Amino acid sequence: MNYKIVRLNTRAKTSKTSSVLIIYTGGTLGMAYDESGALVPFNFGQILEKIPIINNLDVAITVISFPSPIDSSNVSVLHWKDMAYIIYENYDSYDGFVVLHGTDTMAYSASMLSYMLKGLNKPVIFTGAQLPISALRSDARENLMSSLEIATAKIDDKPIVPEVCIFFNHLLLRGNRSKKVQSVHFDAFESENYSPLAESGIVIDYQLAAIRPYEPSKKLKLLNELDNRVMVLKLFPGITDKIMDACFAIPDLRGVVLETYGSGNSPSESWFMKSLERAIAKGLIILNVSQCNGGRVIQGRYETSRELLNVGVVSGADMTTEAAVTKLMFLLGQSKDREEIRRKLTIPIAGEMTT
Ligand code: ASN
Repeated sequence: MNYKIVRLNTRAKTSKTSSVLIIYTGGTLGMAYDESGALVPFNFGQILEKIPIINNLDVAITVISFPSPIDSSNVSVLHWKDMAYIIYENYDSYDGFVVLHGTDTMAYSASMLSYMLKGLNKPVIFTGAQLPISALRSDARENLMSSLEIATAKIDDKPIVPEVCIFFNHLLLRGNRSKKVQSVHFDAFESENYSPLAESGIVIDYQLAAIRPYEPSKKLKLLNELDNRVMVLKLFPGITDKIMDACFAIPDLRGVVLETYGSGNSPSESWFMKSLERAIAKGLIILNVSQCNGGRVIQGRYETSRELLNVGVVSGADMTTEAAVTKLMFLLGQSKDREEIRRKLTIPIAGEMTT
């Protein structure tokens, strides 16, 4: 990929100064209105002109920009590989990383990178904005400045947050526990099943007990084999076996995230279970997550989920759909052994589930 690299001329002078690599992928933060009035991404050089204060920071900042910044609705497996590779390649040269990303799919990207960057021991902070940086009331400046502070925050020379996170509107959340819940207000992200890692007010208040520990013995490994032959099937009252069978018949499909009701419940009628049984018998992996944002899947709690357990559906516990579908792609890419993948789906990789 043909990255554009810009080194900012900040106040940072000494070798002791913290350093951050910003990876600019696109998103509303850096968009401007085109002639038709639609928001389209523009180049990072122009963004910096909008926040000259960044040059006053005592942090050495380098920016790598995607050659063509994207609206995050266009994010693909290849973009995830690029983001992870850039971090991996530059890992030793920076104290932390800030990924500027559109909000629409930020939770998917943060989840995927949390799996791909095995042994990560430095902050990778995803952030973006609901309003372009050029808008007077934009949230971009606060989100970017706080993310830069978090990416370089240390206690006793050790990074406070050595994991993949999303910072947005005063909240620092574990990336693979986050969900976009708002498209209009500034509080766009939530984490129903895990407490925030920090809240920013006058100071940034870190919840140290919730943050993954710093483990200096670990070495970063890039695991970039992914397999996106998966789908998400959301149940709804009125779904038929025709619909289910048609989905399961998709050529090459390897895994399905099944969004069920409540604590992991589904219709218990035989046509439904038979359709699932046929899918599992032909080799598909079915992973059960709830349509509810809070709570968890407990297969067997109700009669309407006991059968799912019996036919071999894997419980996704309290994972978000975003964490589940990316985990499925990740594990399918890492192994061909179906039983191993099924087992690993139930074990946390990067704090994405509580077992
Ligand atoms: N469509 C935009 C994106 O995800 C939304 C945003 O960034 N607020 O790229």
